[in-house]
Amino acid sequence: MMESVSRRSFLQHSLKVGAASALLGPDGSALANPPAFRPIVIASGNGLRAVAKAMELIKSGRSALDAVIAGVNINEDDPEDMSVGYGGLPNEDGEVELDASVMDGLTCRAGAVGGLKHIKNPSKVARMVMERTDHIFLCGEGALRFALAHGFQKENLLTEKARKAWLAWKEAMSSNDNWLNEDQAAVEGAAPNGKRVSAHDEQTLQALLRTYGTINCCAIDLKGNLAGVTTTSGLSWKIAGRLGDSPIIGAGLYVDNEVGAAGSTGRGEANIKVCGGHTVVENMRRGMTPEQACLEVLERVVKTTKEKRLLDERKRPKFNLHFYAINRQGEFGSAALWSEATFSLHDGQAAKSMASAYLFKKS
Ligand code: SD4
Repeated sequence: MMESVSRRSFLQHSLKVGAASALLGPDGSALANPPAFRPIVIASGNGLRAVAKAMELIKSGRSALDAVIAGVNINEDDPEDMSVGYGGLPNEDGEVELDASVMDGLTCRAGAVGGLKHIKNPSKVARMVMERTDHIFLCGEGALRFALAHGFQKENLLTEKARKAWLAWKEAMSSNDNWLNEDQAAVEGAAPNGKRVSAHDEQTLQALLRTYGTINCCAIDLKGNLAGVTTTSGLSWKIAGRLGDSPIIGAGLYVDNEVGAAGSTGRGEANIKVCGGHTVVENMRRGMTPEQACLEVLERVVKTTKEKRLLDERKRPKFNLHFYAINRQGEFGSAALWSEATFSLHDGQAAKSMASAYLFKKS
């Protein structure tokens, strides 16, 4: 095991049928006839609203698949979540390109879209690919045409906030090109042009950092079926056409009703190389707890990161990668490369934010 591993106890992250706390019904009262399976929903740190929505649907009898997609639709629709759907940060050309994948443990089917423009709910399109085609993965122009054929509305996904952040990034790229920020454009004696974005503006400066966001959400429903979804606008300022791990079945998401479900957020390039989602599930199949399974894959990520530019002086990755996992017994776990990462969980009683295990402690 790598240095600085914080292992939460197995029991701490375990919620089995028959656990002391009762499962509450939609009205908050204890269920008279508790279901055979304890439903559970896990998501990335930005998924508190998503796990609450998903659990509400599961308690009302809906499938895990319906529930997780409805959950992440909240983030996709929210312009303030600048890493997912509408309002997501664009690629280097200023265009929002979205990626998503879904997988259904009951039917063993999967669907995904990559580089999808103009449609704010790529998770719904991914589901449509799964259910209404003989394919698994559509990308770019073809994915858009498929979405339009199924009645999705074309929209401008670039919010003013995201456009300003992109423009500030572009203007700050070099002092040796033709894109001038407010300071560079200033003329002796003239009042500053209030319409231009200053790279020194606090909010835009934040967005100038290469940001990763994304939401992953996985669940078990009352029948014991599992499903998962991962949806994102990907790496901000990416080269047009770049796909991360989120839409790749086996990397950003994997679900198997016999074992469990896992998904990821963080640097997709690092995850694709270790087929993270699938490897986490296979680790659980071999008997690891969800948390152990996530940590083991993170160790592989460290071993497979050889690029000097990605490593600090102690050869630790400078980026973060984060896994979330549940197994069919209702146990859950999450781990990230770096400390101070959180995940969202709904155990049938309440939505809560919890600390993930990690390999390296931030100093
Ligand atoms: C990607 N994994 O495109 C996504 C981005 C992400 O938190 O998860 N950000 O690589």
